[in-house]
Amino acid sequence: MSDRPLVLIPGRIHSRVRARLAETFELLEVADASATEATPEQLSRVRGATVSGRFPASLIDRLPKLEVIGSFGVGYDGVDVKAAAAHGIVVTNTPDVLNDEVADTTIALLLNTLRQFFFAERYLREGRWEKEGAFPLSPLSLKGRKVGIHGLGRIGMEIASRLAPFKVEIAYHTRRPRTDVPYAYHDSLVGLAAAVDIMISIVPSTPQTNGAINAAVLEALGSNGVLINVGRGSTVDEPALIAALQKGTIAAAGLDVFADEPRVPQALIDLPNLSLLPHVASASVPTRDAMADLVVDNLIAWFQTGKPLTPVPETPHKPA
Ligand code: NAP
Ligand code: 8YV
Repeated sequence: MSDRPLVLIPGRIHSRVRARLAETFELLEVADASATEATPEQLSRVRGATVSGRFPASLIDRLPKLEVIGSFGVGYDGVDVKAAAAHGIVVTNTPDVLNDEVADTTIALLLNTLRQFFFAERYLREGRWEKEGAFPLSPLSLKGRKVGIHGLGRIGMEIASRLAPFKVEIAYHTRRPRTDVPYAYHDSLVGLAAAVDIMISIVPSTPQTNGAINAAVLEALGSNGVLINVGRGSTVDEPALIAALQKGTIAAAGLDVFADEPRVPQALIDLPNLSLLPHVASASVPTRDAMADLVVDNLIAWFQTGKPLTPVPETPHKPA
């Protein structure tokens, strides 16, 4: 038996996480959070874990020596942080290293949704430009728009700074107003939606954000309105969004995230006024490498110094 701490990896993880962990730790890899293939003896020795996805209380309960869970991603809604906190386990995430990539993707998704570049490129590739003439004009444009940002945290701030050169008006909704921005604050989401004609959502998945973008918010956004969601699929009432797009309650939407990934409702795929991405906002090699490094560096810092680099606010970080 090795004297290196045993680290559990339930499910798929970025290859760089596995390779770097293997330099310092003993690894226990299982197919998913049920960990059915691991013996109770193995689970009783697990001191650390990394995960990209679900880490439920039912798994935490079977790991009596677990000290730290390194979650891959800034959003950690897959990890039961309440159960972790109750057991004195630290959870870490990967903030900041992905801000630029996610903000860049958001702008690309916004422009693609408004100007239909994906459909235009497909038109060219199918030889239709030569046969049928110019691609139809896009009904929508970014020009003269008012953009509301739902969530003005690390990524929301980067999105706002990228939007400023586009000469759009910017407003936002969060639970608490920021004191360091010149943008108009709205204390309700429906109020923000009524004041703007593009809404970008970049909030975490929490009980409060669950279904927050509902029929009333979409109604308030209006018939020229555009919704961009790069936060979490759970924030949007998907049936209400489908109905709003079908009826023209709003004009268009761009989505990187969905309620039940990787399953995307056929009704969304069938709609023409949508740009859809398969949760790729941070998915470049350099950014995912930086996220992988932060996952591993958190575990190393925990076991070497007792101080994790980026613990989430819900879990304590007492010395190991
Ligand atoms: P962050 O710095 O914690 O910012 C979160 C923002 O959301 C804050 O402005 C916060 O303000 C606001 N917020 C939280 N709860 C709210 C509520 N109930 N109503 C209104 N506003 C609320 O997080 P971040 O690093 O920017 O990341 C945000 C989220 O984006 C992540 O949690 C993740 O789910 C998602 N994400 C997605 C991708 C992707 O690949 N598509 C990539 C990265 C991140 P208040 O606390 O004042 O409310
Ligand atoms: C990743 C994300 O796609 O950081 C997040 O919250 O949603 C993305 O960057 C995801 O974490 C990969 O598991």
